[in-house]
Amino acid sequence: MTRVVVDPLTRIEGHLRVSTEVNANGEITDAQSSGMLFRGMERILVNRDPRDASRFTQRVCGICPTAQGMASVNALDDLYEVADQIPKDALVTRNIIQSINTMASHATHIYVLWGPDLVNPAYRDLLATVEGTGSVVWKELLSRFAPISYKLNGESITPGTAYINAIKEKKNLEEAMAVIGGKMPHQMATVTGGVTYRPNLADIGTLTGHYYKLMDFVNSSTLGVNAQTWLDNTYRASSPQKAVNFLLEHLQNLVDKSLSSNDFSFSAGWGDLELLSAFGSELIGEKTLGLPASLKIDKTGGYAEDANIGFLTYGAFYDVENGDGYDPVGFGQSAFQQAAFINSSFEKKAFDHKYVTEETSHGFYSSDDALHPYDGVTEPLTTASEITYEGGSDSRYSWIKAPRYNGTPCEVGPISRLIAMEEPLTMGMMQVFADNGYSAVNSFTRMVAKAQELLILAEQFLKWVTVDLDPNGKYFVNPDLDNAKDSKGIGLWEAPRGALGHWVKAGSDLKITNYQMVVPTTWNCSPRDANGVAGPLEQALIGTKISAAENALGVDNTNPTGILHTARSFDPCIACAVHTIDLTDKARTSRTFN
Ligand code: NFE
Ligand code: MG
Repeated sequence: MTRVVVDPLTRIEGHLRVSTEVNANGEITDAQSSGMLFRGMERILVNRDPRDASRFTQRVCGICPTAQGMASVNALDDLYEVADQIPKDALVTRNIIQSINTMASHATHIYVLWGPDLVNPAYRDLLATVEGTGSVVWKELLSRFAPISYKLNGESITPGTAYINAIKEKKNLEEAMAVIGGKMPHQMATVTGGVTYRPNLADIGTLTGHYYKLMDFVNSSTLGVNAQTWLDNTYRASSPQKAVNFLLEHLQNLVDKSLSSNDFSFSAGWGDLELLSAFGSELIGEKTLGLPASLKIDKTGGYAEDANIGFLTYGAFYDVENGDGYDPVGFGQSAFQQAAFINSSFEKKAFDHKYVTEETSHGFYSSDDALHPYDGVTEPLTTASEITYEGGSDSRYSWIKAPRYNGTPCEVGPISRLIAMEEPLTMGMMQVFADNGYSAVNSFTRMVAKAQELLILAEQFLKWVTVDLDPNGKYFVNPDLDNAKDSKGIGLWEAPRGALGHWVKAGSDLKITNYQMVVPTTWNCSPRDANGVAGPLEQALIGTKISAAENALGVDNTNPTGILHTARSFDPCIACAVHTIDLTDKARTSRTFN
């Protein structure tokens, strides 16, 4: 048994430590996910004017500030009892703001944070074992996903086109955010009661222009199928099987064409689904690139068959067809992306926030009861000797609390949302894996759901901007601030990375007495709970091979691609730092990964 620790795990937001036990076959048999920083934002808010929350909470994070601000204004709309009056045009504007943030976050994650995993030296070595196409595919991967210019065997490789294009695309989307929100991060338009900026006709034109720029990014890369056709045949397919068939036929054509011309230089973007396919699954890989079995790469990040796991979404984007107002507690049921709890057999149940709890029996906090967020407590341990990450799964080992839904750890994010929507391509791809004896949810299907969601949201964004937005509409109602007296409010929303809830309570002086945020990465990177049940990332790691290329190259504990791919497929947000790995858990041996 070898202990393999990646700390900090890079190309994510924040400081995450993953500690694993690996057996002689290279299989991960135990895992702990540790959040390494305490921010104390919840405590900072106590005794402040509740309206400060929607400004302060945007400072939680640089990539999902918009979502924090949105969850917060939802909680404040409830606290000040104005949720049922928020004008439709304000709801449309909030939807537009959030969709921009989610699309930018997804493009960044796919190509800048996750994509470079595909140029790990393990894949070069693996591809070198493939005659013919191997070296062509490796060069193609480099030209798309390499984050920097560097020399390879004396040859200069320029930075990846997909990587660079995604950074440019993020700029495009952040400029779109500035049209309404003034700036990014920390857009300034959303307040309780509505929004403070009334978009004008010129803004609608400008936002439409940003949409077409986004479509250039997408369409330049769909290899002959534009986004509309893609969605017609997948998102709007009459069955999951039809969606998968479309994908596979499309990919096969491309591959045949590429193999016959020995030219793999598809432009970057959606065509990369094809490469993701080849690297995500032997099933899809054989069917598409026609690569030999030696190139099989283990799927990473799936769940055990009897896993104690659920999939959760609070629902996102107000239903603007309903006119003014929304129901803060049940709004997810009428949202564009619906609220749901999905169990491990993929049965969909109605979501009820009363089942949400957090506990800290394995976290560095002094209150261990499982508490509903209205009653949540954030009391950090302050004695240095109590804060150690090396005690194993029975100890306290993380700053992340353990959220549970009716006692069940839940994965949140694009895949949970798309399962709740019964999105055909996602459901179809999951079925392909399940039919072949694999976990339906895994690193690959997580990425497919994310890419698909970006396109779905782009289409929705255009509708909100060009059909729903009314420059002559109403954008704000004045909240009665006295309504906060001894009151409480709930803000349910979906951040790019998944279900995001804010809960606020105020006292007789109209000041905050408790503010609790349960964020997506709290769910996904949760430590164990009092029953010893591991969090989603921990469960996804256990059973995954430490080196994804293990089939062809053997076990390599010094390049734990299995840990990296799995963790990054969850898109964790905990600020990026140096890449280090500790193989002994005692002497910290530093190694650099891309
Ligand atoms: Ni900091 Fe976030 C998102 C939220 S954390 S990125 O998306 O909420 O999981
Ligand atoms: Mg919290």
